[in-house]
Amino acid sequence: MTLDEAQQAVDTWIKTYGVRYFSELTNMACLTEEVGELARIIARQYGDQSFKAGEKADLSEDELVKIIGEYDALIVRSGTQVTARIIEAADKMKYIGRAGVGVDNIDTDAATKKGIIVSNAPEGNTLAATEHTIGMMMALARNIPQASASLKKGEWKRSKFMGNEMNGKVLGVVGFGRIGREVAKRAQALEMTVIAYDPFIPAEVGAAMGVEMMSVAELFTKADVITVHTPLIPSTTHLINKDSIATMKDGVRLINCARGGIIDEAALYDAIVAGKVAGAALDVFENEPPTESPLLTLDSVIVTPHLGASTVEAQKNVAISVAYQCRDVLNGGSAKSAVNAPLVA
Ligand code: 9EZ
Repeated sequence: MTLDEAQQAVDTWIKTYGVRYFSELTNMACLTEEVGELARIIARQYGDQSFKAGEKADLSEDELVKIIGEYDALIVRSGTQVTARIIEAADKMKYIGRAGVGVDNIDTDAATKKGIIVSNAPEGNTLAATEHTIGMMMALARNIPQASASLKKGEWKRSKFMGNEMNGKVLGVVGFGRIGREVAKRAQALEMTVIAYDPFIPAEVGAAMGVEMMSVAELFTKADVITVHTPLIPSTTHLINKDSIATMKDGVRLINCARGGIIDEAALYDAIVAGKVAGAALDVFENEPPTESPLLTLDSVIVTPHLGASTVEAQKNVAISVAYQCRDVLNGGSAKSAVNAPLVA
């Protein structure tokens, strides 16, 4: 991405979100990992004189501990473990941003104790995750990855890869937040009947878009395809397990492009081998990478290496989001998507 393209992205962002001015600052952000685009956006916004965005790729914990004391902010993607040791050494720090969803790699408790605001960018990945889910559903229904691998091996097997149409089938969406709802809209365009479950979303939200909301138990019995779009929390861990699979339709297809662990992988394996589940599309795993998983040996399982957020557009969105939140916090304001609320003296 060129500097001009970055500026254009920021201009679009300003038009969309109505941000209009930037104050003078004498702060510095430390950017780990590949956030060059983000560094340029921030540097542009603050002016090179006042705001220094230092890009430090691939620093070890020891190296970060050594330099972090001089920085007012730290911005990371998922590859940097922001440990209590690093935070302890970050004496000037006011803000830690995660350019993406989730803050698993940041010790937020340590940050809260140190008075540091932590935030992420939960919205920028929505359509990337949505489109990957729809792509995985169609790939699963028509055996596209398996057929592609077969033809590339020199085979021409047409009957082996008979699929199913999604038109007229029932899609069960478990977790009806931003991503679940976008998936539902696109599935409706495929003329699927969409049903949904979410303990935090009122039935009217579904009704307004022609989606019947029901209990998760009822959804499991009615869906031809089930896709999960929840966080991984105690109530969603192994939400799809031996017992819940037993209640599903024979030949059900399962999709997880959300969080590893929502589906019990051992139970899924057994159910596919038993012929209960027709296939599964997985972008996330209980252990990543899933080197030991027997699921990888099954023809009816299609997989991608956690690519849900991997679009140029999503990475740009989340980078801009944390750049603005960084600016807001260093200006004495709050972060739009803060995940903690430190008491700042
Ligand atoms: C959704 C959920 C749990 C759930 C939990 C939280 C936003 N959200 N959604 C479907 N925190 C169970 C099933």
